[in-house]
Amino acid sequence: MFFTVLTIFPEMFDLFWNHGIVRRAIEHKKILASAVNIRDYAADRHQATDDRPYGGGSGMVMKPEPLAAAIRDAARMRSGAKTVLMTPQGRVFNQKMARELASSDGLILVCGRYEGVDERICHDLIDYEISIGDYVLTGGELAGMVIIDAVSRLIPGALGGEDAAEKDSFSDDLLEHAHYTRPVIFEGQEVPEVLLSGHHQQIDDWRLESSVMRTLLKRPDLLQKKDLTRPEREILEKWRREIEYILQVQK
Ligand code: 4FV
Repeated sequence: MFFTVLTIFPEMFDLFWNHGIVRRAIEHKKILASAVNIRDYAADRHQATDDRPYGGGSGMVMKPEPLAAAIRDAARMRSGAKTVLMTPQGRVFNQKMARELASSDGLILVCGRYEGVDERICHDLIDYEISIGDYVLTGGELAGMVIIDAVSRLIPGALGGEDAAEKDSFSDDLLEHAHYTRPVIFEGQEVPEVLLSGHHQQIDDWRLESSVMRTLLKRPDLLQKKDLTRPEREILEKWRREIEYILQVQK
């Protein structure tokens, strides 16, 4: 899978490419990644990539010509690419979208600056508009990094352990179970016994219950909109009986 980032600050990605899972995925040729300077496609001698907004008002707008040239050049070099504009106007990014994007050949990520990009770019040069959340950033670069990070780790082999991503938060629309490592006792707090038992079925059952209950307590909206599996339903039924018993004995 390839990522071509279009930005006026390509150097912002230097460190990003060279750390952690993204670095590993690049080294193992699981992903091809490059950051391209939109300014290199600006024709005027000042290499301007922004200009004042028609209709007046504060701030600047990214000019369409350098952006269009940069997008077309990137698309020429990467057939099958989907072009993504990072914008608060877009569909809000989530794990399901990350999985969808990870099955594509590659992405051309357009990172805007200033007030945004000229609207005419969105008409026929952008395939997806994606937002990483309902807040306003100073530029699309950080949003681009979020997308590349979340998608890269879903590329088979990028995480090292083949199935590591399958057990992710949200892989089954549940929050991840609690994690523990050495020491067994930390400041008086012990690791749950079952995790030391080596009994894999009991450990999996414990982890599923941990996921279901953490999701119920922290993100009940996720449980409300998911089709519960039988084991998930049985866990919730067990806790409902427990709560009903507590309420009943209170009388
Ligand atoms: C953003 C977001 C975002 C808007 C104007 C960049 C800024 C500036 N991108 N998710 N939220 N972009 O705020 O993706 O050009």
